[in-house]
Amino acid sequence: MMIKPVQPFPALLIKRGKRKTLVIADLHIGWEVPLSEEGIHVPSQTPKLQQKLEEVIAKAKPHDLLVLGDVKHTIAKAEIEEWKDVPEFFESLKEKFQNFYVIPGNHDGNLEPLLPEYVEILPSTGIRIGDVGLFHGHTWPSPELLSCKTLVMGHLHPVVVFRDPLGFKITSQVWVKAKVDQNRFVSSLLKRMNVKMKVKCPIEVFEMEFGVKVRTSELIIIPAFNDFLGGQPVNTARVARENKYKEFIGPVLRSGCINMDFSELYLLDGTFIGKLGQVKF
Ligand SMILES: [Mn+2]
Repeated sequence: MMIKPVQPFPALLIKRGKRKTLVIADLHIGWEVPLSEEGIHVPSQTPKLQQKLEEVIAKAKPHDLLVLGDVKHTIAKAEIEEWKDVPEFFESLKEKFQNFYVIPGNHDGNLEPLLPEYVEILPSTGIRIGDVGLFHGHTWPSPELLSCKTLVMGHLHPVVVFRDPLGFKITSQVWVKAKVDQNRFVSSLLKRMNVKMKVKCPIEVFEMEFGVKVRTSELIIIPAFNDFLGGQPVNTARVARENKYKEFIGPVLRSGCINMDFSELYLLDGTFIGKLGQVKF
């Protein structure tokens, strides 16, 4: 079992035995549409996403593709452009993968009719590939995922922002790797599932209730595959305080089971830039 980023791309390769699964998140196909309603006309950027994915495929040679949520951009419905671009995106990849999987994200309302029949939709509470649990991040993962050592989510679109003395603003996509506080994670999930805690140790209660041995120790947040959208700065204190941000980050991060200040940040090329708490401004 091996799990590693495909540098310098926002893509993760999971190898189990000889089987290689490529994981990407947050395509947000059709993100140009709401802009055109504002009078800003950006031609479809979907071919660029296809091209980038082909570079990743050439490098990683995966068998299967898993999109970890937010295939498309509009939330509840599907725009005309998405009816065209989403199927075309998958059709262009038809010969490149043996299996296609999608774990729906919060933007994937009405996604199913847009997908070719060979794309399998998995539960939004996530799935396991060996020791890795994968979910989008806007909802809780299912209890079984806590048997995985590593959890992987998207949804956050993490970037770091730096300002230099001349006023240049530098924004870079980052991978976030964080330790998980099992006790807090499990207590919050138990609360969410309305399980009363009769004994003191939440992990014991959880393991009895769900028959799952809790092993989760780290969380990896994948940067968005679509980088046209910018992202969510993770290192500005101002953003982190905003209620809108707290709402957006999803229940796992909100539960406090991840100490974000101690999370490690890596650029797409693998450069370690420090712990979040050290690069905050
Ligand atoms: Mn999302």
